[in-house]
Amino acid sequence: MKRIAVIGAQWGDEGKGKIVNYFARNYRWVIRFSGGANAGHTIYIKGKKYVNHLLPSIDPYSDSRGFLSSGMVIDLEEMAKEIEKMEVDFPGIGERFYVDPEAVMTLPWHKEQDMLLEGMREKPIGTTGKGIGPAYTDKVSREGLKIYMLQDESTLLERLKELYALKRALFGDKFSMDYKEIFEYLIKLRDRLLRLGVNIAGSIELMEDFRESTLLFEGAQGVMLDLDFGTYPFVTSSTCTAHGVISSGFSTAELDGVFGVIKAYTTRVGSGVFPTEEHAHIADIIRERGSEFGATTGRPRRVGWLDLPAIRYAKVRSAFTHLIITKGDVLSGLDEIKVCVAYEIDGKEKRTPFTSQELFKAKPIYRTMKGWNSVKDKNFDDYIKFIEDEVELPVSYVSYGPGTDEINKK
Ligand code: 2SA
Ligand code: MG
Repeated sequence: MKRIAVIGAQWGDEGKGKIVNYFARNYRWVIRFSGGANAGHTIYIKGKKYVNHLLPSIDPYSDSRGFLSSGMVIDLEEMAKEIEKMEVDFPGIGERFYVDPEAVMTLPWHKEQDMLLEGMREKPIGTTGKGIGPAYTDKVSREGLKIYMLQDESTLLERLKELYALKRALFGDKFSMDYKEIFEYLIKLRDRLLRLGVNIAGSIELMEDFRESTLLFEGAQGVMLDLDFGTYPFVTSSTCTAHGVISSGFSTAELDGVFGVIKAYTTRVGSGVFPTEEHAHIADIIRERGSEFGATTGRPRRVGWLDLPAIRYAKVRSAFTHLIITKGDVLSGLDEIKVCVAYEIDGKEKRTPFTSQELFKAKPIYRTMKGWNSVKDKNFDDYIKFIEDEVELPVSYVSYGPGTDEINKK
């Protein structure tokens, strides 16, 4: 398939980073189309762990390139740090990253605003504190700063001054950097990134290359955290479905396949509804075994059983053509495994919710399945077959460990 998208089918942390990294050897471009430094894409390359928050999960051993598209919110400091970390093992890797001049930036005041708002909310969302919501808010209200603005220093300074006055009027003196400090901070980071070889080039400039190339769109977070279709307001501020490729200058019509990644169980980090959340000790066991701690914030993730109604909902919302299942190995050794097959909503049984609102009222209806001792057991195959039948999609890859190559094509 020439163009594919890899999308989280749950609440994020399904193992997309690893899957993208595995596929990346066969794709020229890995394109992040949404979100920013809130993501936590953990990959193991030759036994070494790398956690990227902002950078596309390219394969350093192939000649794949990463494109940070206009749909993202870009944290220059995070970008420089991540590239510098990879530079140690892969000198010159910075040259393989391209950032769209149309993308807006997350600025230091966005992170501060994120934390301030969280502190003021009666029901905090549990954001990552990376300034995602405020940066997208400013983009939509037309107070964002785009990457291309780094090219003209006097206009940048003028614009920052104007925005700073606005911010002060709204938030008082809550910010640690004034506009001149932010200006210097941005210029320094710009130069640092240029020294690392990062390219500033947009989707029109690269169009010819894109047209002839294989493209892999790397989703961030998951469908249930999507701004439009997730469990609002406990969502992130970007499009997590495959349709997010549009804000990046691409068309969904160009996609040959949309892979929904599901974990063999469910996790959620941050607040908000989670129908199959498990509170018994078994959740702690799964959390420890599966290293279910936020890759960006270190927060323990909430743990629960596989939620098929939510996955059916995600399938429709993001037009999945295939599923990929990860972390079945984490459940090895359990006698029994529960799977939510339908919800009870207002006394009625429902297999696929019509709206995200229905999740707030949903009581899970479980089916208990036999556990497996290893992912080579027949019982695990039965589990996968059951998911395929229930979701009506093929499971085309099964990942059974964190390493890039610990994966089987079915
Ligand atoms: P934000 O920061 O505004 O995007 O937060 C809004 C909600 O979105 C959730 N969110 C995530 N959920 C799962 N994984 C994410 N990435 C990191 C990881 C998270 C971490 O891989 O572990 O380290 O805590 C991610 N990013 C955002 C977030 O928890 C809020 O519920
Ligand atoms: Mg993650």
